[in-house]
Amino acid sequence: MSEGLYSMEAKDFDKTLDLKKIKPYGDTMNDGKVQLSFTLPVPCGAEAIEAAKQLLKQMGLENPSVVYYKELTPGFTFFNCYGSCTHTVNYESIYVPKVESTTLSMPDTDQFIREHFGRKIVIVGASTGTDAHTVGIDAIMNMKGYAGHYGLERYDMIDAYNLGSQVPNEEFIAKGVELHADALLISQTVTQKDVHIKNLTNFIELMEAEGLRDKMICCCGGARITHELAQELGFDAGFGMNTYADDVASFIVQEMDKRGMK
Ligand code: B12
Repeated sequence: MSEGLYSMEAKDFDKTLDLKKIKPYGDTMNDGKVQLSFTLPVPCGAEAIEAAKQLLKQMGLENPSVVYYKELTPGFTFFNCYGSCTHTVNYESIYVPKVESTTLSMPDTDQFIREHFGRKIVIVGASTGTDAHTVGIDAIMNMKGYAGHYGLERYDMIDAYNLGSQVPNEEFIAKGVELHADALLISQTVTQKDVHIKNLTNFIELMEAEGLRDKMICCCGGARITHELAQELGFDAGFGMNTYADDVASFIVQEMDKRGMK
């Protein structure tokens, strides 16, 4: 067999996993391989490709290669590229604040509510502010649920109200008061220009101004929402991607119990 890659055996590949220095895994451990795509505001051609490669090198990627490029419109070129990342991360030093609750199944949450509150609890949700995205809040609230997890409307012991999208915070809070909500859920998908931070801050300020903040559990969620951010903004919890109704329902009932809410 000829020399080179094809003559290499599995034992020749790096298999060292150092959690203090992790890198992307492409074909083998520590090869650092990443794929990324971006657009440069320059005409499509050899100079554009060279500019993309130079940019990749400055991002810390060795052996940069452009594997696909296309003019999007005159003066703009789109790229798909590969390279090997030279940077590493100490995985062992990472600390991520997370929602502290035990995720229960739907029947167990219903049972928890029966035992601890003896009544149905009320949860009101919406995408508030200018945000028009509804799929996230629907995934949490709709009867049919999401990815095999039923939504809050399906729970026997939860009265769930989904107000939809682009609901002004004032209207949302007023509805929460009218329905005697135990918890308010806000979904925020658009984060451009930090619009989510402005909107979520406005919500908390309104709740505080009306003396309601401690009377209801306040949660927010969305693909770019973290628990840490939510807490910084004054929410009780924040939920990111791959959240299901089970997670938020469990958090709400356990938090209500901790606070002695009846
Ligand atoms: C569908 C979609 C739309 C649809 C929305 C239809 C609808 N009825 O919702 C339409 C076409 C209308 C749309 C419009 C826009 N969109 Co759009 N859209 C998307 C898209 C493709 C999918 C979003 C989605 O539905 N995800 C599926 C759901 C299930 O996931 P999720 O929202 O993350 O929800 C989960 C969790 O985050 C969590 N969760 C979410 N909310 C909550 C709330 C609580 C309380 C809890 C507990 C959990 C929770 O639980 C869910 C289930 O696990 C994304 C790109 C993408 N692939 O993600 C862009 C995207 C979100 N859109 C984007 C943009 C920019 C827009 C527009 C501003 C575009 C424009 N310039 O007009 C407008 C919005 C205008 C406005 N005023 O809001 C950007 C946002 C970028 C950013 N960082 O802000 C994205 C990321 C596309 C992109 N790459 O640029 N969009």
